Amino acid sequence: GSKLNEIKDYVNEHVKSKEKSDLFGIAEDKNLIFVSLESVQSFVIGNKVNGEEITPFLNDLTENSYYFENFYHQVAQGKTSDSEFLVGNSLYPLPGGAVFFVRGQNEYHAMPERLAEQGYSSAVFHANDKSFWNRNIMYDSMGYQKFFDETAYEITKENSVGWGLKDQSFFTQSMKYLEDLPQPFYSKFITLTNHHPYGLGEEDTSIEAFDSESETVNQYFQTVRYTDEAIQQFFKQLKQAGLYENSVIVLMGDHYGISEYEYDALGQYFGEEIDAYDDIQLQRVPFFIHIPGQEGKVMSKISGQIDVKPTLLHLLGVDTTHDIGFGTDLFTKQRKDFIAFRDGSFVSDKYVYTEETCYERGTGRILAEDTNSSNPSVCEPVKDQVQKELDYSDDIVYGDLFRFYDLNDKSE
Ligand code: GP9
Ligand code: MN
Repeated sequence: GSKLNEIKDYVNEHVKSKEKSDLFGIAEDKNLIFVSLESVQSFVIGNKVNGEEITPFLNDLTENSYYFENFYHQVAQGKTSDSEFLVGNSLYPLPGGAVFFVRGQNEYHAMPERLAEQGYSSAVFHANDKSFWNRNIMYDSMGYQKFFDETAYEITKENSVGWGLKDQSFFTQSMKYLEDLPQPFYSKFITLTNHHPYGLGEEDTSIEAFDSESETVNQYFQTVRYTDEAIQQFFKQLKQAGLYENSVIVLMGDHYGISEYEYDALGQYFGEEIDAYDDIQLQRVPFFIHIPGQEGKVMSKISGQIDVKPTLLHLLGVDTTHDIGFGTDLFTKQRKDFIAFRDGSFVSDKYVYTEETCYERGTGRILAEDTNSSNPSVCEPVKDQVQKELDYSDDIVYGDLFRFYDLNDKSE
């Protein structure tokens, strides 16, 4: 339809990079192992609590991976499922409800489908009820071939806590399934232990809690450390299974773990009050691309979950010229210079816009407020483009527009 053509023109002009990155195809035919780190935020990386490192393994990993230090989550009400949607499709989540529920049976051109065309098998590993977030339905729509849900695991009183199976047992029990997947594979692991309210038994705690009036904040550091240890163990198991060398391992925080209701206590940890500008900066989550044998680099330019699909597909050598989405390959130089949030807030290279206030990025200095009409905001042009993109994405999702778009018909 004409709407789709309009969107395609926009994407070609404003979103897609015109050049290929030097890393295009560098991991061709390698397995892709993607790990979603439940509720892990960037502020724990390289930081300490009570004088101890919070994430020693991930800290080391920043030295031999591509580590994106200004990478933002962009989820809305669908939380983990929204992050899966963003990563899988390079489309935005919806303004209301979880897209996994609201549009679970749309036509998508998601990562697993794009990779299946290259001979990849695909599987998701997550030890929860398969219908949680409507995953069983949506995973079919997105083309995942297998879903190892909680029924694939032996779950006992001893190996579970909080939301269910502890991550360390989750990875251990997953290995036999992973080893059986036809290679090359695209596998997605969704961790669970570092989930609100962050309760962990004595036996799994290796650092002291923080000391504030918020139990949530206090314990968060301990469960994040538990996740760090689970990832360390997983890397070991991948090596033992002979899968490490031939894989690209990607780690990503799905969304924030500490909500604004806990900002008084979190402010105590930082030693300063958290304002609206800081709140946006706190939406950064870790994003690692670890390619064994490659040195890696700390990447500082702003980036977000919307960018994951084109970035990973390009590393694996998949051409995305005809894909419609709103992210850019993070290894190209020419890139869209803003990250949009679902409520219309954004971060750009120069500005942060939230709660109708335009800030200078880096300093947090207020440049303009929407209520002050005598001072038109420098954020205005980006604000409009953000809104346009969110609307286009909604057009695609609500209209199920990919029904009318054949990716392989190059005449389009
Ligand atoms: C549940 C897990 C957590 O299966 O993905 O979901 P969340 O509450 O973070 O969206
Ligand atoms: Mn989550």
